[in-house]
Amino acid sequence: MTHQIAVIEGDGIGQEVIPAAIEVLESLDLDLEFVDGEAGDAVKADTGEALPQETYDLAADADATLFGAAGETAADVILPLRDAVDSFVNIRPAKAYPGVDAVRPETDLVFLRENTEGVYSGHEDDLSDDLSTLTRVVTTSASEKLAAFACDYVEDSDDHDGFSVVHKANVMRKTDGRFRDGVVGVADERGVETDEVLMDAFATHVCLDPEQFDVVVCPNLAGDVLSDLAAGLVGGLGLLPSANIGDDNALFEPVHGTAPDIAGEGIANPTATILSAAMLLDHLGYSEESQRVETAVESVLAEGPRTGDLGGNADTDEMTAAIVDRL
Ligand code: GGG
Repeated sequence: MTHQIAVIEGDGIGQEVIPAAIEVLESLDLDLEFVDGEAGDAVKADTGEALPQETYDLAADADATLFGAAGETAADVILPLRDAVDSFVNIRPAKAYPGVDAVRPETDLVFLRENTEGVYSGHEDDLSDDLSTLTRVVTTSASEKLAAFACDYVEDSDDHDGFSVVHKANVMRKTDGRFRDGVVGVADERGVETDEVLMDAFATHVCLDPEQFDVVVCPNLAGDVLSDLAAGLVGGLGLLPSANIGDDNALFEPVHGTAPDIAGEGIANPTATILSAAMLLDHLGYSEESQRVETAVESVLAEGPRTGDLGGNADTDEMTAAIVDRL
C-alpha cells in the first residue's frame, strides 16, 4: 500500500533540511509517494496567504506530513497545520547522543506537549493603542486526552514507569489548575504514577539533574519553551525531532525554526528533520526502517562528519550522505 506523504519545506533552513530527510526516506526504497505543498513567509509575500487552502487540504488528506519551518508566519502556518492533522499532542524527545558535546550528556527526556490550546489558542486582541490581551484556553477534555495518550505512552514501553506533570497551578489556579486536575485525574484512574513539578522549578532542576525526569507532560507554551531548553542541554536545537499526533493523522517537524542567520548557506544540521522522518516511519508502521535511520544518525553523530553547530565542518549534504551511507 502506497503511503502519501505531504512535504512542506516552509522557510529558511526548512528548504535545506527537508530535502535531506527526503533523500534519507527515498534511499530506503519504501512505497512512499511525496507530494509537495507550499507555506510560509515567501508564500505569504507572493499570494497574501501563509498557508494556502490546498496545502491545508494536502496535509489533512495525506497519510502523514513532513514540515520544515516557518518564520514570521509561524502562527499562521504551524498552528493550522496541526489543526489539519487534528493533532492533540506534540512529542518532543530530547536525548543526548554519544559523541555530541552536550552540557548534560545524561539527558534522555520525552516531552508530551498539549498541542491545541493554552496561550497558543489564538485568542489575542489589541484593545487600545496601549493594551493587548490574550485569552488562555484550557479545557478538561484536552487535558484528559493528553493524559490518556501519556498513560498509553508509558504503558506501551518498557522504558517508562510514569510521568512528570509540569504546570504553574499555584499562580494560574484556574487554567493550570484545570490542566493539572485533568492530567493527574486520568493518570490516577489508570494507576499510572505521576509527580508534579512547578514549571519554573522544572527549568532549574532539569539543568542541574536531568536524570530525575523521564516523560514530561506539559501545557502548550511550557512544552515549547522547556523542550528548547532541553535542546540546550543535549547539544542544540539541530538535534530535536518532533511528532504532532492526531487520532487518524500526524505531522512531523524539527523543533527548530528557520534559522535565518545560516539559511541559504547549506550548512544546517539535518539531524532533527531526519529523526523526525524516523518518527514518521515508525508512525506508519515501518518500525524497523525507523530504527535503522536512528542508528545511522547515531553513528554519524558519534563518528562524523558533523555540521558546524556540532563542532564539525561538514555541510548539510555531506552529513546527509554519511547518514545514507550507513543505512
Ligand atoms: N519546525 C517548526 C518551527 O518552525 N518551529 C518554530 C516555532 O515557532 N515553533 C512554535 C511551535 O512549535 O509551536
